[in-house]
Amino acid sequence: MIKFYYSGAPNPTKVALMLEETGLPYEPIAVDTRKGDQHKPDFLAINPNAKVPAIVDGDATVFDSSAILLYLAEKTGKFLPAKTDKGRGDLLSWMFFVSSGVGPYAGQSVHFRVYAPEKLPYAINRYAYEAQRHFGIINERLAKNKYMLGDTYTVVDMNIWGWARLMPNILGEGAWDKFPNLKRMVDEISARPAAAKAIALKDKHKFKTEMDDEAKNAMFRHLTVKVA
Ligand SMILES: N[C@@H](CCC(=O)N[C@@H](CS)C(=O)NCC(=O)O)C(=O)O
Repeated sequence: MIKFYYSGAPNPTKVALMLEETGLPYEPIAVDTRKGDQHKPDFLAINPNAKVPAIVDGDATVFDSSAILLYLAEKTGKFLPAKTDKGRGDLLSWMFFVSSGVGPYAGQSVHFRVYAPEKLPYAINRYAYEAQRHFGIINERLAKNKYMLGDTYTVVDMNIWGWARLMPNILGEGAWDKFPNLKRMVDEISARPAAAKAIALKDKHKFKTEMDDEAKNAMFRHLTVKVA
C-alpha cells in the first residue's frame, strides 16, 4: 500500500488526482504544514526538502510532485503518451516546464500578492507576469490540442490542473478570461470523479486553516532567519 503524505495544497492535490485516476490503493497521511509537521524528523527522513507531497511505495521514497506523477505513470503504464522518442521528448519537456516554471511562478505570485508582509509592486508584477506568461504558453498549445500531449489525457495535464484550477488565487479575479482553452481543459478534468475525490481528500483530516504566526513561521522560515 502506497503511503501518501499530503495536505490540501496544489502540489499534493495533483498527486491525489493521479492516485485516484490509477485506482492504486493508498494510505493518506496528513502533514499539517501550518502546524509545522513538515519539519518533524520523521517527515524529513522522507522528504529532506520539508514539503508535501511525498510517497513511500515499498522501499521506494519519492518526493516532488512531478517526480511522483512520473513514477506512478511509469509504475502503472497509465496516463503516458505513445512510447516513441517524440512522445517521451514531449512528456519530459512539459513535465519539467510545469515543475520549473508553472509551479514556482504561480506559488510566488500567490506569496507576494497574498502573504508577503510588504506589498512590493516589483515582486508582485514579476511573478504575476511570469505566471501569466507560462499559462499563456499552455493556453496556446491547448488551442490546437485537446490535451497537452495531443488527444490523450496524461500526467502533464494533471500536473497543470493542480495549479491552474486555482487561477483566481494566482492571478486575481477575471484571470480566466485570458485562458479559455486552458479553462476548457481544467473544467473537463475537474468534472472527473477522480478529481472530486482528490479535492475531497483534504476533508479526511482537520487541517489547520488559520494563517497565524505559528503557520507563517512554519511555512515562511525566512521571516525569522535573516540571510541577506
Ligand atoms: N517542488 C515541490 C514543491 C512542493 C511544495 O511547495 N509544497 C507546498 C504545498 S503546495 C508545501 O509543502 N508547503 C509547505 C512549506 O513550504 O513549508 C513539488 O512540486 O512537490
